[in-house]
Amino acid sequence: MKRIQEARLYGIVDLGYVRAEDVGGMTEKLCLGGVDVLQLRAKKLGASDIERLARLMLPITRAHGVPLVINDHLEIAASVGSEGVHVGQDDDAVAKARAVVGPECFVGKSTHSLAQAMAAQAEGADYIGFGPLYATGTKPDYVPIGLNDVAEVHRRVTLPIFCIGGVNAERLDEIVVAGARRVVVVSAFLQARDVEGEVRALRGRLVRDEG
Ligand code: TZP
Ligand code: MG
Repeated sequence: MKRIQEARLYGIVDLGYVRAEDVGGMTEKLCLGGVDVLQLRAKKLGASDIERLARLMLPITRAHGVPLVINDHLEIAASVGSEGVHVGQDDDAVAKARAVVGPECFVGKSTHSLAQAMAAQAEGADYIGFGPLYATGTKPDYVPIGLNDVAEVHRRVTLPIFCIGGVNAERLDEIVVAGARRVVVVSAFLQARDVEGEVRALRGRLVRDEG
């Protein structure tokens, strides 16, 4: 199983873009393309549907050694035994998440500013998401934070930092130049004509020269 500490490319199966019946196929393509970690995010589905999808994804992600992260739902993460769980600023605290999911499951937290990033580290998160860097239809109510704090957050936070929000192949170079080392890509992968090829190409550029 890949470790979150070494992950560079984070994919999300977001049910805003993927139909429930396509979740298995999409999971396989993202894993084949080379995501290092994969999240299940389904803002409009009920808990039983999300649990069913998580159970569908787990044998696929595990066959590829890719940790599966459940967004928002601590009880589902605990019950299916996912490798990770992810909470937002308005969700349960990291300590609460840990108490529910146990010591084997890593806990990630969304952050939208330098101050939130430092607070998430102090709170004991295992990794953070940092963004949205750009305006994005995947999280439409959020004001983009731009690239200005990307270098600084890497100086102040020692956890793995996954830059998120509007990340795509076209913007990757400027995001990396700004100081990002790890990224989350959602719609640019899920809407690609060739999902596996898009993941592989972006991953190759992200890890270029570093292995
Ligand atoms: N959190 C901050 S931005 C975002 C989330 C879940 C959505 C990123 O999606 P996309 O399609 O890669 O912009
Ligand atoms: Mg949330």
